Amino acid sequence: MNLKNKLTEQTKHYDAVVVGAGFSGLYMLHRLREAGLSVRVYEAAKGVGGVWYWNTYPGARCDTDSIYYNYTFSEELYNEWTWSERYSSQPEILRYLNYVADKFELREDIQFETRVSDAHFDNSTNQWDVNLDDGSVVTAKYFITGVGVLSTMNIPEFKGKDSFKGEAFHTADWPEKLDLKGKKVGVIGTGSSGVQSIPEIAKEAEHLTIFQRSGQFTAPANNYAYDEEDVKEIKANFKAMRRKMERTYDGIPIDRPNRSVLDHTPKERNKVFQEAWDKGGVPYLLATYSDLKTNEKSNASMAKFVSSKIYDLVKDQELADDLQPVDYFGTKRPITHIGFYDALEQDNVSFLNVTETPIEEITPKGIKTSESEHDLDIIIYATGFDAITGSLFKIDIRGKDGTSLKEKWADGEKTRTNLGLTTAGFPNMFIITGPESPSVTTNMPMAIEQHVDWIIDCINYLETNKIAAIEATVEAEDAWSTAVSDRANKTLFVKTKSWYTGGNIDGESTRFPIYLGGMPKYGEIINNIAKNGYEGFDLTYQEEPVKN
Ligand code: NA7
Repeated sequence: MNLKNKLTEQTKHYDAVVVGAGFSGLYMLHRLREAGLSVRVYEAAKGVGGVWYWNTYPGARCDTDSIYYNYTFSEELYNEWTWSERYSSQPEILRYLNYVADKFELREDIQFETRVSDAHFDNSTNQWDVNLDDGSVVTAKYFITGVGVLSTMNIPEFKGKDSFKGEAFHTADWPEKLDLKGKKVGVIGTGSSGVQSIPEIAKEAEHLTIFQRSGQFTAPANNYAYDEEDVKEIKANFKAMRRKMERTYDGIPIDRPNRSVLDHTPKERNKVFQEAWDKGGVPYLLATYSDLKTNEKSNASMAKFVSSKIYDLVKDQELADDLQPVDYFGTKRPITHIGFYDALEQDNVSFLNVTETPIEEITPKGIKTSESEHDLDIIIYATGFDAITGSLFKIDIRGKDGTSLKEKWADGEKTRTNLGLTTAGFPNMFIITGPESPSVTTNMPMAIEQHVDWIIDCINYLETNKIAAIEATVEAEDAWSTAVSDRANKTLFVKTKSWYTGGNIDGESTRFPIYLGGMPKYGEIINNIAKNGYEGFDLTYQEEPVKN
């Protein structure tokens, strides 16, 4: 191995190194410590929070009901913390994660402002040699990534991008002190980050120009402050709620009738769609029918409904035409909106359809489309992320034969894992919310708890049985990846360019690297594998096991 920083006798050794101190890393640290292991968490930011630390753009908010979008491993924690509103704002979620870090005294094992630059597996010691960007090196038996799936910013390589004389930044890199008053601002992108920030930017900026590539499916948030009595009742029913979350496809405990859109007449469907629309939030629309993602006709029915709502919400019907979504409903993550359509019709806001008049270049003065040049003081890239694998590839992770993860997963087609948690050739490495797990199509904190609980059970098994290394077999990995693809290929997800497939960046990938069997089924599979002594994994014992 060719690590930049060499091991010495003083090199610190930990049982586990964890990368990231967001939802994943914090819970992983807590469980590893409970298991009696020594752990070091490395976090690039100055504080805990992961995506909720970085995404400070105005309007940033979660699109899952707050009472479900939190940890559920501790009833005491659940009772202590009270969310103020249905869809929590970024500052409130960040306060929550800081509260968790304090309550479980996690900070002492986290090293902030430190990036892991390289992690190489050493066959001779069965441990990971980990390089940090402060020039130091540590070793660990287990290398665990909690780097998030939407953490590596995507700023498209527009011609002349660096020539702009004003201020330019990505929504996930919002400057601490920014005054938009009196400024001409351009926002590129109308995904969740764009749709959430645009109404807030429009309140401040002298003029806002929006550059939209594709119209998006949206749902109104119907956000509201939680009622004290309702919160008491929810807390009193914590155990039942937790059980329902575990048994629900995406970990959000709302009823999901198993029925086709086509079982209903158009009038009946519209009633069902309308009821979900009135509740507010995307999960409620997705829960209406079970074949929205598999049946083109069913999907088209929902698409037509949402599309008609956009025409209702926007007075200017030409603008409403431009806002029409072009993909299948729900195969690109739909967006929960608050005030987006009203903002578009403000006098100080202009809207451009850059599919019709593409962005040609960024100039020193602003953005030039095929039609005209727009003078700007600030350009905001709401252009999304190099999702799922982006942050893993930023670290030079090398397995037992020296191959890097980036080389192994050279393109989307080759991203292979066993269970979305491990990958062949990389012993003792665990990936929280990795590709081919169900995570990003489910409630993230629930998915994280599911992954971390499995990893900790596995580590406990390895420690108890004196196993030096665990590694996914190539056969098990092939079988899992094939099963993931087979399931995905029956859905409309593979027909859409989205951040799920990586098609948001290269426009090419169509492999959908996410397990679509849902959280309960996934839980059953991974737990059975554990019960059966880790079928599909090679185990290297420290000493030969004693045979009875
Ligand atoms: P998204 O959802 O990936 O949205 C990115 C937006 O940027 C989207 O409108 C893109 O258009 C647009 N985009 C990307 N590249 C370009 C180029 N080259 N030119 C013009 N427009 C471009 O990211 P978000 O940050 O909004 O949300 C990510 C997730 O965070 C979201 O799903 C929630 O889970 C939370 P496109 O639609 O690709 O045509």
